[in-house]
Amino acid sequence: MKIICGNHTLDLSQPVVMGVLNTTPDSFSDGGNYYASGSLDLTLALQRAEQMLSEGAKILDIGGESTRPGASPVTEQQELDRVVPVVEAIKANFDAIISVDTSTPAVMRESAAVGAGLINDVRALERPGALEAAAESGLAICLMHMQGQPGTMQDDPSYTDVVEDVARYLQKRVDLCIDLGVTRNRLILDPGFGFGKTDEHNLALLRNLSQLAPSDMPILAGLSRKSMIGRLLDRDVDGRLPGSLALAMLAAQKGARILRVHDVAETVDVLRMQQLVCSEI
Ligand code: 7PM
Repeated sequence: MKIICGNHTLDLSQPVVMGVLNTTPDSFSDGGNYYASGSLDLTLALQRAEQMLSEGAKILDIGGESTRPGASPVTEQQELDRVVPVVEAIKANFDAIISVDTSTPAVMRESAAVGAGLINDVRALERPGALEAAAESGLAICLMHMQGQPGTMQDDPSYTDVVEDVARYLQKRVDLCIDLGVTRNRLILDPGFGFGKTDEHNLALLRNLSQLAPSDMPILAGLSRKSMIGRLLDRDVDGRLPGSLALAMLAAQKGARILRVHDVAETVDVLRMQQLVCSEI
C-alpha cells in the first residue's frame, strides 16, 4: 500500500509512526511548548522535529489549533502564523513528510505551497471551502470522524452502532473527495478515538478497526496519551506511556498503517518487535 503525498510517496507496507508537534501556546501533551516569551521559537520546534525524525518518525504532524475542550478558538491568521513558518522551516532542513493538522482552507493552501505532504483534518473537510482546498492541493488527506464539536463532544456521545456509523460517515466523506477528483491513493481514514466517543465506543472501534475502511485505504490511529487510557487505567497524562504503547501495538495488529504518537522512539521499538515476531508466519 502506497500513499501519494504531493511530491513524496509514502510506503505503508509496514505500519509507520507520525510524530506530533503542537505549535499551540497552551499545548501540554507533546511535552513541547515552542513559545519563548510569547512568540513561536522555530529553533525549538526544529530540534523537536529533528529528534522525532532521528527516532524513526516517517511523518511529522504540525498542529496550530487545540481541539481540547475549553481551549480558546484560534483565528485563521493565528493558525497561519503558527503553522506555516514551522512547515517551511522543517521543509528547509529535513526531508520529511509534513502533515498539517488543520480544518482551515487557507492553512491547507499555504502549507501546500511551502511543501506540506498531508492534510490531517479532524473535521474531515466539513468547513466551507475545505473539500475544494484539499482536493486542489494534490496532497494526501486524512479524513477523521468526530461526533459533535470539540468543546461539547464528550458530553453525551451516542450511536446506533458505533462501528457502522463511523464507517458509513467515512465512506460518505471519501465519496465527496472522489467526486472532486481526489484519487483513492491520496486518502487515509481515521475513526477519531476520543472525539465524541465513550470508552466503550473507543474499544469497539479498536476491536473492529479493519471494518472502518475499504481494504485499499490505510487507517490512521491516534491513541497516544488519550484520556481513555487515563480513565481505563487511572493514569494522569504523564503515566500513559505503557497504555499508549499497548494500544499502538493492538491498533497495528488490527490493521492500522499510521500511528499518531507523542513518544516516537518507544513506539518505533514496539512496532519493530511486532514486525519481527509477526512476519514469521
Ligand atoms: C486535546 C484533545 C488535546 C484532543 C489533544 C487532542 C487526533 C488528531 C488529535 C487523532 C488525527 C490528541 C488530540 N488527535 N488527528 N489530532 N487523529 N488524525 O490527543 O486521533 O492528540 S488532537
